Amino acid sequence: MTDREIAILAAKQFNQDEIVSIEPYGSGHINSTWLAIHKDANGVETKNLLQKINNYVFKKPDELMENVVGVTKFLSEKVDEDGTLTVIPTLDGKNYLLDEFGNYWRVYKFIENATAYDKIENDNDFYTCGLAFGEFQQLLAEYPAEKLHETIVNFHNTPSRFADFKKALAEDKAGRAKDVQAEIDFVLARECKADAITSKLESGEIPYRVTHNDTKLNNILIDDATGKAKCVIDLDTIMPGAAAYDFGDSIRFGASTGAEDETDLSKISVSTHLFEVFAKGYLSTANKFLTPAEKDSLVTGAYLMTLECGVRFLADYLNGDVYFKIHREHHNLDRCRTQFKLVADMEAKEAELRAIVNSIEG
Ligand code: ADP
Ligand code: GN1
Ligand code: MG
Repeated sequence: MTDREIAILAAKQFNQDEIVSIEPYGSGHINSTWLAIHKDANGVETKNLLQKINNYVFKKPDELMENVVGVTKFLSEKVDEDGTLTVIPTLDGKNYLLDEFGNYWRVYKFIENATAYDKIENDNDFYTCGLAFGEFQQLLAEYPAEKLHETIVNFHNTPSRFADFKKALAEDKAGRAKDVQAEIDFVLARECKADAITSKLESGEIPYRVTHNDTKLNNILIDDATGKAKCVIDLDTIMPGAAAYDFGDSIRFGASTGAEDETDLSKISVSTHLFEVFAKGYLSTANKFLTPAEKDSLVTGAYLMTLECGVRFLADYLNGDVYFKIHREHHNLDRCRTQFKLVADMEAKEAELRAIVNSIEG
């Protein structure tokens, strides 16, 4: 059976109307996403966002869906329609489907007239993302953190990511270590910096908040008509964490002058202009609740999130590309190299980035 045939069988468990089309959708690295269009007897069409949950990455899809249902219900009482994801149950009322092949599927209402961007097209879009992610953190401040399952253990524990990397290096499963010595050296030279955020969380210097943990640009839908953020999506990794890492993940992806997988590294740098645009949007809401120590940790969060992501791409490359979806040979290595280029550039621009954050008043 093809992937499409399996997806069609799954789609029918959520909506029995005729399937007009079903196509792969989006550019996420983790789940397999399809846009399924159904048509009822009166010719009325419904769009469903069908996802096969990656259960190599998410070991307990039932707990993951409990988190998603809990958070989306909570948010739906606070935001406009389509301001959060809506889980569409299976025909027999379950939040997800376990199919006969062992795949886990879920459906979200497809949010219309909005776009998830892979690249910033104008300053306003990035400002609005900053504002929306700040608001998202604020909204979730009242969510009972103890109800959340840890969907990926040690997800943004940077020292633990370094340990995983060193294990991958020692095992060298794909026999690739010999070809990436420069990247390996780059990582090892920065290991001493890995705990700059986690040590502050552990000591209580900065608080644990309920955070999104995957705040890249294509995890937010921007309204095509108004240019405002419509919905924060990809809620699979909502867990307690550091605000600075959410800030940092947006910067790592959105303030880069090139794509995450750009092979021409001369095109990659951190744009201080885009950094400022996002920081202004984010702090327009987050300044109301961040502590001084948290605000002071934002630049470190951007730096470490970029380093951590590069370390994860390199570890996956060494492991033989088992975690992130790849679309070409050496894709994870290309991704890792852009992250390390950004890390080096952030080191050079650290004082400038700090000055920008400090200049933005509450
Ligand atoms: P992944 O975990 O693989 O990144 P996402 O949940 O981010 O998966 O979904 C992948 C893409 O699908 C998003 O970047 C976005 O383009 C699109 N998408 C996800 N949910 C919706 C939705 N409810 N409505 C419209 N588009 C969506
Ligand atoms: C993955 O799922 P997606 O594509 O939005 C990853 C993030 C990485 C990102 C790098 C669950 O995000 O942690 O930062 O790729 N998500 C997971 O682009 O591992
Ligand atoms: Mg995503």
